[in-house]
Amino acid sequence: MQTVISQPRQKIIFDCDLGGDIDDAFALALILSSPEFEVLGIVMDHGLTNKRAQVACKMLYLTNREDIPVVVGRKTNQMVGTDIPADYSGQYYWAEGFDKVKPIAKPASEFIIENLRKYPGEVILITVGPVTNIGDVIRKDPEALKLAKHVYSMFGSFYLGYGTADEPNTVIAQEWNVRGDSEASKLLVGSGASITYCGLDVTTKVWFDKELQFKLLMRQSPLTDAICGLTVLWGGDKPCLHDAVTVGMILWPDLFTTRPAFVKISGEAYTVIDEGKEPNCEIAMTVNTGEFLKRLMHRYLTQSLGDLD
Ligand SMILES: [Ca+2]
Repeated sequence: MQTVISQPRQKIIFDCDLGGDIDDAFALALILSSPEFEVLGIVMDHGLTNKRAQVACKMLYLTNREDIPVVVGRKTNQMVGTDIPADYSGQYYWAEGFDKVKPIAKPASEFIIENLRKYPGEVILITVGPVTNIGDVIRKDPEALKLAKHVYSMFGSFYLGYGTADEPNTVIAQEWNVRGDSEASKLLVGSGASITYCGLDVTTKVWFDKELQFKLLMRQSPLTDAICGLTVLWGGDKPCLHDAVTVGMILWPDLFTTRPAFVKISGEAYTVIDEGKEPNCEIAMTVNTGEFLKRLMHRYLTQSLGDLD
């Protein structure tokens, strides 16, 4: 007789701007494909959060994961920083009119605080969008975020800016998620919570090329079809997998190196290390790209979520 030993699953909350850049969809798909996680909720941040939530609800419906609550974070204006207008995303059309699964009514900050207080020291909070909801959490309940087991954030540009794996850009950038809400970013950085930042230094090393996209397309499962459809509507040639890499840090820490650092926000949205101060976080330094993509694809190709009927 076979003995089955069940591991306790890791509780997570996933705060994202799904429907913007395409990597949130790849990250959510990795989460749904990973039995290690117990997903307490998927929370939307930035801009048209109601449209983002609709995309999440449809993904959950197609994969039979309607048990996961979708939470609509507060809408913000359609700008990144003060000068970049955000377009109406092509991905929103993918879920236009979809209402078979609806988000829950609770405000995002309330949902996050409630879960952190219900499961102190047990919840990993993952943020892969501007951290508006997290700023709201800290304003309402300054101690709550410290109750997270850990926070993993796709956030910052410490040594590299927006470049590619072949051509790294050594000019550091005002990274999108920091710039998307710099006031909330300052609150996160100063929160005293246990945080690892996965910045452009590692995320710009991981790209999803045409060969991988084609293989994913041919899998023809509800989950992989959803990612492929969203990728086409997104319209770019080759996704950079910023947000999926951040989720990968939790699943496969052996593929990453990190260093402790004291990080502060300088200017509008630069993440700066102060070498003279006691560390307040960890930052991701390297990623094993080949092995990451291999494991990621294995998850996508071997899952069997949703009905094929
Ligand atoms: Ca994102």
